[in-house]
Amino acid sequence: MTSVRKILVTNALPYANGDIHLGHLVGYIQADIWVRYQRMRGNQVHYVCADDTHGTPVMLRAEKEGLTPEQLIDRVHGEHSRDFRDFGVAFDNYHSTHSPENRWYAEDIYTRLRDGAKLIDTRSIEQFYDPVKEMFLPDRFIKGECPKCGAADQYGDNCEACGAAYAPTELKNPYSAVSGAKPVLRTSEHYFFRLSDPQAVEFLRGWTQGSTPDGSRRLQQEAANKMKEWLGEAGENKLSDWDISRDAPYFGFEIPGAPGKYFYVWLDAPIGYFASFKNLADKRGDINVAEFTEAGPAAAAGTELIHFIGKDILYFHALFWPAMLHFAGYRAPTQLSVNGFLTVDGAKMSKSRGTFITARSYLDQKLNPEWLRYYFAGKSNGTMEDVDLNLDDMIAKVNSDLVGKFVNIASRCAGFIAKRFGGQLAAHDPAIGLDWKADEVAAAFEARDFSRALRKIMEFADQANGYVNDNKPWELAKLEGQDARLHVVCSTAINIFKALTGLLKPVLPALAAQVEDFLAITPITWADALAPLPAGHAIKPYTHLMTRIERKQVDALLEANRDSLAPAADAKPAKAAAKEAHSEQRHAQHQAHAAATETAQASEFEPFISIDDFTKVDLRIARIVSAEHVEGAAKLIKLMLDIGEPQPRQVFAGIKSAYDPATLVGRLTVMVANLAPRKMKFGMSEGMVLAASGEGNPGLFILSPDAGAQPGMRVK
Ligand code: B3M
Ligand code: ZN
Repeated sequence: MTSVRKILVTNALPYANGDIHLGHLVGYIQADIWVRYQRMRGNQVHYVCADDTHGTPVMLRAEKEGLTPEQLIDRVHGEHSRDFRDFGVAFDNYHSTHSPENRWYAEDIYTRLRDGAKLIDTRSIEQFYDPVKEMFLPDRFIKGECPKCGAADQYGDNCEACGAAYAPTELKNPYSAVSGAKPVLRTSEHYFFRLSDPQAVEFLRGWTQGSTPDGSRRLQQEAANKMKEWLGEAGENKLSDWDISRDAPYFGFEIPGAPGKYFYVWLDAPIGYFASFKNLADKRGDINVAEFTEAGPAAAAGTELIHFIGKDILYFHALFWPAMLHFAGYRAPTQLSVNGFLTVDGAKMSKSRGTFITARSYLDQKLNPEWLRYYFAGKSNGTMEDVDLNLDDMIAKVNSDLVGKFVNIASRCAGFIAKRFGGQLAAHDPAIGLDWKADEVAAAFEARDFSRALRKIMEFADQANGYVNDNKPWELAKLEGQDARLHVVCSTAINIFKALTGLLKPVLPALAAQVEDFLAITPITWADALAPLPAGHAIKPYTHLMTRIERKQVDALLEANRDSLAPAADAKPAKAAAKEAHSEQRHAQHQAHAAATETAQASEFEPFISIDDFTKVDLRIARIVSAEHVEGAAKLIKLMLDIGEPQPRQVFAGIKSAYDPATLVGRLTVMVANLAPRKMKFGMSEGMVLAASGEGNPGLFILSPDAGAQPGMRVK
């Protein structure tokens, strides 16, 4: 006897500071397929998610948009909810980490860790502080020169040029990416979760290598191996304590008993799973929350907690989160399902090539979301491997499998049932049984090897098409005395079509719903998917179920996502690009399209920008106070520019190939005065001068205003 499984399934909570794109959708579609499959089996599944709303990026983005953080996260919550809904990702609840439930759980877990498990410590740390913006800077908001290789403009946590990881305090010539100011070191008291405690390490060794009640691995093999590496051998201790506090100003929850200190966004983000679930339970009234969340009741009820996440957040979900839960007396997760990244046509998603595709643009271009669900399913095998979206392959697969093999069965046979047999089916042809190996498909769905499931299903579809081709209803229809045969063949084909629909239903829920309506049947379950419909059952007239994808639709999608202003460098994997582009070259390119190669891009600009876009650029008349060569720089001239400010601005301009510095001194030109300051190998660059560029030599021409213009005048 198989009992009903009770499972709480979650997806990673997307950040509330950006759009959902196809890279996100891989993991959401995988989880949704698995949930739908479990429900078709009769299992009880609660499927929840939420927006991840806290932290510095949300705070700064809201400020930039002139909104409060609450206004920003409200808007994004609406956008994200609609995107998921329209891709058929059917959460039972889509909540927010900025919610009373989440505050309650975060405080509860924290105080249990502090007072019960005694795993919270405080200690003073030195951290970079932006004296202009008056805030401590997260690593990603500090830039400077790599302490290992000297590459300029590297983030505070690791170097994209040489791959080194380091503390932001090790950067040379650091600057704040928020204000450009030079950060200062300040001491502040931080709260730590003592992950290095031997009990915690011991617990995690067991948990990460453990299995689920049905004997599958808790973590996929690759993930379990990674954890072994991170945790080290028994007796070793490689874990550091985890800094869980941030100082004001911060958008988040204040830590109980610690005024001015906030929970770090990653502390309350996974807690958002429980918050969303509790919120659902309060709305529904028939869910026992403790059975899923608290250690004792969960064990007694045999419930499961399964998180679908991307491989970039494994560390948080396989170390911090289970340890927090366990030592606070909550239940640790039953299983993690970790997916790889998305590449498009074999490369990282790229704004300049239009492959950084948002969920909304896909829908706006009227592409069918189930095409993508089918394609992603076919590429998902339950491992952490990256998934490649090859656009030509997607077109070929969808057109040949879904339209050619699947929908085609119904479209070739349904018309005869309507026209010749009053919409009623005959008995199924005993010559072709529906004794397919659905168990193999089930096992593949269970293991999240959707690729294997679809391959099996398409084998059945091939058999089905063989039956139709052998029996040729379109010929039977023309022959005298073959009505009964025609009726049986078409009815059998419809039953086969229904069976295929049932097996594909976790992947194609909207199509399946259309088919259920067309066949006038109740929702197909796994148990009745293969059962033929009884003789005499009446179906509705066939209406078109799915169209083919055209290449031009995909091209329009790429066009809609192409950002002509994105650096062309993102066409290459980030690391390789960064290695090639020395800061000087990069800056020189940045400077007024100095490099001739850039002219090729001129045609890629947006056809129109708004006047608001234009007025964001603060253009000023500048007098060149001094101009000099820069030692060690092949393309740069250092300019000091007077724009009516107390101090002249220092700008490194990539114009050495065209100008002798001596001829520039005293000239008036035009500069962009509000370009974020950039730290270069040679010093800070505080703006950019405008120049026209073209083929030939010198090929570069800086602008001059008419006589009478004064330094500091606005150009618009
Ligand atoms: N927001 C990062 C991400 O979207 C983070 C996940 C939180 S899951 C609790 O990948
Ligand atoms: Zn480096």
